[in-house]
Amino acid sequence: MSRLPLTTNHWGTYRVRTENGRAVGMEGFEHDPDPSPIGPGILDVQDGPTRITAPMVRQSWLEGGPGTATERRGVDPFVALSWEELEPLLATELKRVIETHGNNAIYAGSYGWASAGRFHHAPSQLKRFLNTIGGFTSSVFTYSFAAAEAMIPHVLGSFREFLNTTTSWDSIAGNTDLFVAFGGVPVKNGQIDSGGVGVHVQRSGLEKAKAAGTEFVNISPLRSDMLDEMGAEWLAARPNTDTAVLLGIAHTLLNENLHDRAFLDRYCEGFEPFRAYVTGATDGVAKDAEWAAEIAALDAQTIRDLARRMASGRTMISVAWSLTRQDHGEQAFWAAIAVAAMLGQIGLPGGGFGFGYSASNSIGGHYSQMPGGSLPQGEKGVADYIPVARISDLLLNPGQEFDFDGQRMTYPDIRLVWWAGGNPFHHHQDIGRMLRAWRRPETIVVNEWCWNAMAKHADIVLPCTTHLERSDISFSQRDPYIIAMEKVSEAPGLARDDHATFRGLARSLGVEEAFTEGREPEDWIRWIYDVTRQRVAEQGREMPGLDELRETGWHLNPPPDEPVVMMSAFRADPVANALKTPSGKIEIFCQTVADFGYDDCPGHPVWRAPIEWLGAVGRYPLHLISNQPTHKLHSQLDHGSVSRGGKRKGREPAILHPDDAAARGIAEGDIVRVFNDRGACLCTATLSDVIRPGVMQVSTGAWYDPAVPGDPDALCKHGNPNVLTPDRGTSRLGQGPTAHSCLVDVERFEGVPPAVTAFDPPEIIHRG
Ligand SMILES: Nc1nc2c(c(=O)[nH]1)N[C@H]1C(S)=C(S)[C@@H](COP(=O)(O)OP(=O)(O)OC[C@H]3O[C@@H](n4cnc5c(=O)[nH]c(N)nc54)[C@H](O)[C@@H]3O)O[C@H]1N2
Ligand SMILES: Nc1nc2c(c(=O)[nH]1)N[C@H]1C(S)=C(S)[C@@H](COP(=O)(O)OP(=O)(O)OC[C@H]3O[C@@H](n4cnc5c(=O)[nH]c(N)nc54)[C@H](O)[C@@H]3O)O[C@H]1N2
Ligand SMILES: [Mo]
Repeated sequence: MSRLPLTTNHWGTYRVRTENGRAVGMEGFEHDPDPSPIGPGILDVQDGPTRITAPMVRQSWLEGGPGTATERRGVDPFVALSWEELEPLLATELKRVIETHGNNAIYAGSYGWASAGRFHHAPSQLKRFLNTIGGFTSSVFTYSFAAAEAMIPHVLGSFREFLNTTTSWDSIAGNTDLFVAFGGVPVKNGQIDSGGVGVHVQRSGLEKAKAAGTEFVNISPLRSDMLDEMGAEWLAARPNTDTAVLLGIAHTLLNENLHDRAFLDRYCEGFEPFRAYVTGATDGVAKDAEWAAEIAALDAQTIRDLARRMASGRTMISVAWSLTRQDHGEQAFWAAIAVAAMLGQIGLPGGGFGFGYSASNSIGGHYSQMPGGSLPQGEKGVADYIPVARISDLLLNPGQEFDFDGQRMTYPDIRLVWWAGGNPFHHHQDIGRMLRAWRRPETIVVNEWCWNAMAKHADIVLPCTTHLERSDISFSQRDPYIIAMEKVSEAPGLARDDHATFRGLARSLGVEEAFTEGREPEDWIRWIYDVTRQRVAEQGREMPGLDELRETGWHLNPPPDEPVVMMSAFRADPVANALKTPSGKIEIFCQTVADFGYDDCPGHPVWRAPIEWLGAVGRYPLHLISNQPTHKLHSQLDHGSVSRGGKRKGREPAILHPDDAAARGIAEGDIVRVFNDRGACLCTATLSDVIRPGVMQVSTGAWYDPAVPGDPDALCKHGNPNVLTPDRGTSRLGQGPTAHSCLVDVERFEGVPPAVTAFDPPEIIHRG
């Protein structure tokens, strides 16, 4: 066996080759049949001009103090400081904000994927530090599926529990006749899993099912959301109309008496109000196949046939997480659960529903859940929080009230923003609006290792290490592998671990002991590992000691003997294993939600036209899908060779149907301007019939690159689609992000396109 050191990140585990203390090569972990090419993308950017090697302070902030010329964020040069200079400066600012405005004036929701490795998890380090000095305003939920995180607990009693017990591929193979995938089974996304990946299972899961005779239907604007080898039927419905299609299926099942009444009676609450809505008894509109076909621009007969096929054998319904990241993103998941309940196969091998097969490597994987330990974040000192995607609203509207999942809440007045391990210039919608909001706080602090747009738009930048430069242990709740990550190289310049940064600041503030509890990093790693090992032991399984783990580098947590079947226990005994809903059953109608009185999210699944979609009459004719990128994770390693290899002419490719391109005089490889009222970006046109006409695709992740730095209305030269996407909550219930409800137009860019400068560092002043 190879003895090269192991490292892990969200995209996989690799053996690392080093020369002269620098990583020079990475090979997929020997047990991984399908390693992701993303990992080695770090090799050429671990050092060089994009690497941040000293603490940096924006010049105007340094000279004029907090709040100075905030419109010059992203414009001003930075002044490089030593840690000895930086620490007292930042400690003083923290004291000022806390004493003058209170701890809730600090926003440190700090959403983002950071790196794998349990101890060096940047957001946890930040939150633990801030909790030792009184706390901060935080955030709840994710960008991934916030609408479901709010909605599904009302329907099933929990969302995470069922995400983590998705019926596995080995239950599908041999049992599932028909796999109906809303949003496809995007293997590109299965490269990733939060917290680390041991071996990749999505491709083999699909292949096993196919070999065992499962047939696939891909309902998606992109044919490429399913591997060609699956031979799937492709139904290119209009984006954001999945709920209507599901309602049309429900209508057919009812009309043709194909639904399982016994299942609905025994396991579900409130089918009647839903039935009345589907038949049109409540609003005079039958949600029949014709009605759905009109909305989705499919054939009514296709929808009817699909419903019949679904009822004639064992059917799995998969709903991609992307279906939540759209206006009314609560509805498609709820409607899919209702249809699966009507089919009566929930809890049977290969039947029922699943949330997003291959949205990440674990969905459909075969593993025992890891009750993993983590760095304790300390006692919360501040009660205020926001639903994570409301960041711009928070900064723009202090004191304003808003609704969230049955509560009436108020935005606090934020003076200092701190991000460690996430990138709002990647993840947030309507970057122009966010840039206006970004001018409001007096101080913005960022921990980063590379000069991305977030670092360039900060006041204070604290340089951190990468996962190659520290040892740690990594495991995910949803992956069977535990990896001992080895430090393979030294961090350049003054870059240091986030933990060391917070420890230094804690020292300046006189709270070092409270922050470290007297533990060195190695002691913490051991502590986290031992907590995990103990919890695993309580489940009757064994893990090696840490020293032994470090000898071999990895440990496989034994998976369960039988394939996982979601809700099999509930099906076997719905009383003893009642769901954690008020009725103990699946709530197809939910009184709690109905009582909230939200017109945008009533008591059962409904079709509500999204604010932007192809059925809307307006100026912008194309639906933009800004889905997850194939060659990277979000914005991470966009500057590295692997991601750059996926660009064309240095810009993000935009996939266009040849008919849409021809209508606009756009040819293959042209530089195009994609635009709407919110903004514009330049991309390179890629013509393909993998996409439904009327839809355009630009992956997320290209580093934001304004043609006029600091200008919220600037063109993005590089192709970040979030200059175009709307910043609006899914509903008053979920308040999730709605990136996938976005209309645009596109034109050929005439003249000489401006050079891409996304990967150029800012101007840096070295004093003395
Ligand atoms: N248009 C559109 N927008 C989207 C989406 C979409 O589908 N369409 N998807 C959304 C989704 S699902 C998500 S989850 C978000 C993801 O959004 P984010 O998770 O915010 O994106 P990342 O690029 O992963 O940001 C992680 C950051 O952490 C930094 N980092 C890595 N390691 C370390 C470390 O050790 N210490 C510190 N301090 N920093 C570190 C990286 O350099 C990077 O800048 O994006 C959302 N945005
Ligand atoms: N390589 C890679 N993998 C990743 C990530 C990454 O950045 N890179 N990010 C990870 C993260 S944080 C997350 S949350 C998951 C997200 O996983 P998903 O939410 O599944 O990711 P997307 O790629 O946005 O969407 C999947 C597909 O849904 C389709 N789609 C979009 N809108 C609609 C619609 O309205 N109806 C239908 N039927 N289909 C639609 C798109 O064609 C898209 O390709 O991916 C994870 N995996
Ligand atoms: Mo996500």
